[in-house]
Amino acid sequence: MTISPQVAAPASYGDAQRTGLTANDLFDGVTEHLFFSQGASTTAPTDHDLYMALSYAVRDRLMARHLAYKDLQRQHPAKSVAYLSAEFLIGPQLGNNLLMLGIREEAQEALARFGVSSLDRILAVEEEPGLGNGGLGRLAACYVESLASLEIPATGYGIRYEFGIFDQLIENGWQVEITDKWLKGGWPWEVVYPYKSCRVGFGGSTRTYHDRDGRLRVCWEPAEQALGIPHDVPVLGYGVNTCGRLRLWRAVATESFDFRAFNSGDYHAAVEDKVNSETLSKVLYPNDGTDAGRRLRLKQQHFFVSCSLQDMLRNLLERGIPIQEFEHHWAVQLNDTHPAIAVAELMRLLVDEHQLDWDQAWGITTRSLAYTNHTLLPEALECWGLALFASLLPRHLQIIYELNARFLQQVRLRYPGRDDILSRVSLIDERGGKAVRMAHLAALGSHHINGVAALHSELVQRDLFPDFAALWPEKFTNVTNGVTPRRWVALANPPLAALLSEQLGQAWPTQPQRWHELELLASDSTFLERWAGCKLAAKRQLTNLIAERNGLLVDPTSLFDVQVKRIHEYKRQHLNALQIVARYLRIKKGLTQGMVPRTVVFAGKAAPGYYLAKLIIRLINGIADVVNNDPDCKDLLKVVFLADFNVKLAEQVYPAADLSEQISTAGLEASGTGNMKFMMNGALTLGTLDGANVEILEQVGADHFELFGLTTDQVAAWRASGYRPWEVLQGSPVLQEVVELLYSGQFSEGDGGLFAPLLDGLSHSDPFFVLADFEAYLQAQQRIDGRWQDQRGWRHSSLMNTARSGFFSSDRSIQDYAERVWKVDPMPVELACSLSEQSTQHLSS
Ligand code: NBG
Repeated sequence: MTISPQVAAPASYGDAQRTGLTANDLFDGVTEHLFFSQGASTTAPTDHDLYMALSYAVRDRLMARHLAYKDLQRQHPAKSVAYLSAEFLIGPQLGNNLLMLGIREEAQEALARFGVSSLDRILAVEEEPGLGNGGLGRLAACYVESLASLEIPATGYGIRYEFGIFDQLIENGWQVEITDKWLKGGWPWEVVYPYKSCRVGFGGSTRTYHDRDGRLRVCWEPAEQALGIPHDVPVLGYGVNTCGRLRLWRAVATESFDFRAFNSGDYHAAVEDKVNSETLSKVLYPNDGTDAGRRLRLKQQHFFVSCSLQDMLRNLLERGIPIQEFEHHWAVQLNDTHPAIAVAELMRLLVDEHQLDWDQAWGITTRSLAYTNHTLLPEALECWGLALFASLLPRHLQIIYELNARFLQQVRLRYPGRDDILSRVSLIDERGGKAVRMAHLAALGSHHINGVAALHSELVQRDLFPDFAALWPEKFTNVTNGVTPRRWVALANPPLAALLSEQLGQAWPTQPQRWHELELLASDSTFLERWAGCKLAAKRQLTNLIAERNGLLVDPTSLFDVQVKRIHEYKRQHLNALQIVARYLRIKKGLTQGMVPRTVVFAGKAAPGYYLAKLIIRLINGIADVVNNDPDCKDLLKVVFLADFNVKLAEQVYPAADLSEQISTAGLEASGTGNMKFMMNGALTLGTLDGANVEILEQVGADHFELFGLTTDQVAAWRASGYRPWEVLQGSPVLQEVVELLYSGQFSEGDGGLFAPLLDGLSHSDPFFVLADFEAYLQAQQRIDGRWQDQRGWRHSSLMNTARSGFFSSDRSIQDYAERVWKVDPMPVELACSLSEQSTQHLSS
């Protein structure tokens, strides 16, 4: 059912200076905000002043839409999605919001009146909030955008970290981490709602009592408490008036100042509670797999989950809806196990605070929650030691024990005498030091469990949760990831966006099924020329950036071969590095026949505690140093490591890629989403049969994809029968030569031992089958050279990649979740006429 009533908006919504979308209106809005919000001169504003003032002016426009949306929701209580995620990597906001409103040119014109000739210069001022590590956080950002674009009521709930993911510098080839102070210049995109704060407890003890009806109840008396204050970031949909939001919680002390301590002269103690509470939302944990057992991380998870669930319950009560109807109003999605404590916390809120019966509460919980798994890597499946858990969340542990007892009883009935199954599925891991298994808790408490690509979802059932899948096959499903074509093409790649608008019409960003029409142009030489022209324009831009940042001149007509993502052994950047060394050796020997000029670009952060990943960065930079300074390589090979990969940089990189490196060990990359961004921008994939690569290959066809490497089953079989990487090494003269050269110190200023931890690991255990896939990878790279020599064929394939990438729009993923998992409908927002007239002129749908 779709509701589309007209919303009567308050008169101020129609105030052109605040909501109008013409260049004049924007100019007035910027002027006003320069003056009254920034306290800055309107005659000589700085770029920062202009960035802030324009952002506030744009935010006014979002607010008008957001409030209309809230009004509508109040009047028509439709089911809403609560997307719970410890990370939202939303990227810069100003450019994106101008795109969503369709007012980029108007903004440019308004700025011109302040003497600013380029909007990009002002956009560059924005400090992006690094509130995520990588793919998982960026996926959450694409999803809230698609939710708004599809007009589905939704809130993304998360944490407003004061310090996000670290900034990366490269010094002497090594990664150096710098604190990310994204808030230092002020951040204009959030609205704070102090009176909507929620109280969250930790530690303490529980006691039982009898309620008025004589029923036994439990009361938790926490030892400490913190307040969560919501900071809302509006999230506007594309070409629609729906403006959802992120609600990010910042922690503060319940009492910020202890007068008793102050009066007795202990100034430090007077603010101690405040300092302690605020550390809760101080910093994002880098996902280095070594953080298991960290107390603060569990506190963060409980903090944001509790605030969010309380907020949802309060929202029902405010609207006069009984909480028994929770499941009809909220579809709560757990983005990985980070928010899995929601299962116990929702039970606690319903049973202890709202006095529901256990069974009723459990019914509501399991009909409201759903869980997405994002990785099979064991180190990322969260487990919390019992002692730690009990000391922080004593009541939750009781609830988990009770849930577990009831659950195991069911399993016992189903499989009498099978203690092995009981111990495998239990919420408590009893091998070694006991621990709470958060993935099991999430699985037990959810009505759906999904992986993020077809292959991954299969492995989730087969390898990760085989017993759960046997118990409840109906719970398991797949929702393949997607990315938003708005940010990743329309915003990031203006030349391509213009060409697509011309061919497919203005509405292409929301009509991915129409991208197939491009296929009709695949043999049109003139069009292919223009296609190639777009790519070249993006490559020139990246060439300039490389010159600026790395002081290196690369040839924009060379093949841009790109691997950008977090640095991890399973993603195998070192496989790529070994291949580059092999190529270098060929050049040194003059064996360059069939070799095409390449620029290999890397970017990505390594978790600070992950030594081998940092060594891989050092290796790439060591190779770059040698290769880029060797005159023999001059026209054939350049290697670039771009520091500090983030959303802003990503927007420059994806459009410029000819080749997308997706070379993870089969079975280990849950999905990948960079692979989709490359594809949309017309890059060919060189990849293994892993994650969403499988579906990319399926969509685009084998002619336009370069496949190589062992399959998941082959890796497993080889591992089972005993994989001996040293034998692979002995059997490959090329590999031997490469490894010898690396041990020689040529890429490490004579320090032959520098890369030993990496190289020794490869030849002795090679857990990610780098050596096993090396020869196949080398050959695939040679096939790529061959393809590149046929430029017409390459352009054709490039076009096919974009044309067939529609499946990977996050709109498709969200539609899929909405229909099959959340059972939610769109709720279009229509604005009062003054606004809607402006909108229809400007929005491109
Ligand atoms: C990551 C996977 C990627 C996947 C993203 C988004 C985690 C835990 N998982 O393959 O490694 O694309 O999630 O689903 O960050």
